[in-house]
Amino acid sequence: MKKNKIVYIGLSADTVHHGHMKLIEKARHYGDILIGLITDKALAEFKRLPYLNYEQRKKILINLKGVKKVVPQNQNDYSSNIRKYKPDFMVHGDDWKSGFESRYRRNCLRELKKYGGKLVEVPHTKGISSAALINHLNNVSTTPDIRRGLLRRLIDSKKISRFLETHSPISAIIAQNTEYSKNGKKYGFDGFWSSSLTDSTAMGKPDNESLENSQRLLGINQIFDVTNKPLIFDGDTGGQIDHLDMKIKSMERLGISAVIFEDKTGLKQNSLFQNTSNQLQENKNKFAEKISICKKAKRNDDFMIIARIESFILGKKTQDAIDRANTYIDAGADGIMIHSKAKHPNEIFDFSKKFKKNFPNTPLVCVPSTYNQVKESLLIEKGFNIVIYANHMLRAAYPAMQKVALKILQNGRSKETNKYLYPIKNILELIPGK
Ligand code: SPV
Ligand code: MG
Repeated sequence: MKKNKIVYIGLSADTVHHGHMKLIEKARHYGDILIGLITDKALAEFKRLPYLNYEQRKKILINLKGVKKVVPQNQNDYSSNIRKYKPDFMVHGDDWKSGFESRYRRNCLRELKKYGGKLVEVPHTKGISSAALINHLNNVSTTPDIRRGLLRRLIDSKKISRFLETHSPISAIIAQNTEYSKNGKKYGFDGFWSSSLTDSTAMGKPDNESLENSQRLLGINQIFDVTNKPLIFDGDTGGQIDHLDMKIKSMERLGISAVIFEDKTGLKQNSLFQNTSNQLQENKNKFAEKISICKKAKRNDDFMIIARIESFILGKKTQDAIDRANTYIDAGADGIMIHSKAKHPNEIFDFSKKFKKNFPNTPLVCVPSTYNQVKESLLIEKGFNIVIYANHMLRAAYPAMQKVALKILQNGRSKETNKYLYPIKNILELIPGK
């Protein structure tokens, strides 16, 4: 009876543990095991980017006793694969009878019923889960190589990757840990944006490249001490051409995933100033030369050089931005950031439409600070791959601190600040120590 029966198990198998073995042992009794391995895209969309990619996970599973074949499962819902492969049995833990997954169970039962397939449910193994193991791993640090490579993997796996500004280890911890679940899908930030504006502001300096690059990298090193998500670095104009080679190597060595250089020249000013009459855009061929120098300097394929186009900031039209994008990509840019300080996203959408026609696979980045009514779902539709929330953590912290400082002065004591403060007990417990 055992020989030719097919038994389906759907797995993500990012971390393989004894709970999975229990399922596989049970399944072996019913026949040849066919594993539906959830793809990187499906996992990244619904949970998180897996530590091991599809091929690595497949390699582990195919070597397990009883597993005859591993096929991709493109969705969290198993039922489309049940329809496709018509297994004699499907084996699943019994923990999907309630909660969000119960709809997948219903869909599978419906499919199995159509041709007489059977569902076998195995008691859920308590005290272990992939999520628990991943949380444990998250508390252990990563390596520069692993962290650096995460951005490219995110771009390949997710419709849009979400980066949040962090200017300190504590703001990065918030960006790393803040999560929200809805309809069985987990939402979190995919990584960090190291902003020149907020790094400079946090140091009490203007955003004009007066804060040294090496000092910003020291700050990132501190952020990297306590986090493991990827980081995109705001490299401003790149500064002196002769320093670029060394800067790129320092960034790669730290484990930064990408640097974005903007095509401005002269004393750099922040792009969001209302009046940009004293800001100058670099000659496009000169900027392209910077890009190709960076490209030659980098040692790792997964490190990305992204060219930031400031045409809209300086009142120029889409055609200028498109011409520049062509030149920068010819010079070796791995991606393009199109910036805008308009209240509406029309100009960046005009750009993305034309840009994606020529370069459908080149990552495109936007920074919706002024047109912040736009939702990520629309950015996906318009072809954007990365959205950067560029300054929000520092802008949130500043008024909160200012209010508390003022309250103490107004009252001659601090009691009135209680309601604005994180309790002492919580702050003591926030960073556990030994
Ligand atoms: C930054 O965050 O420093 C940026 C984006 O470069 S912007 O402030 O919009 O120029
Ligand atoms: Mg900046």
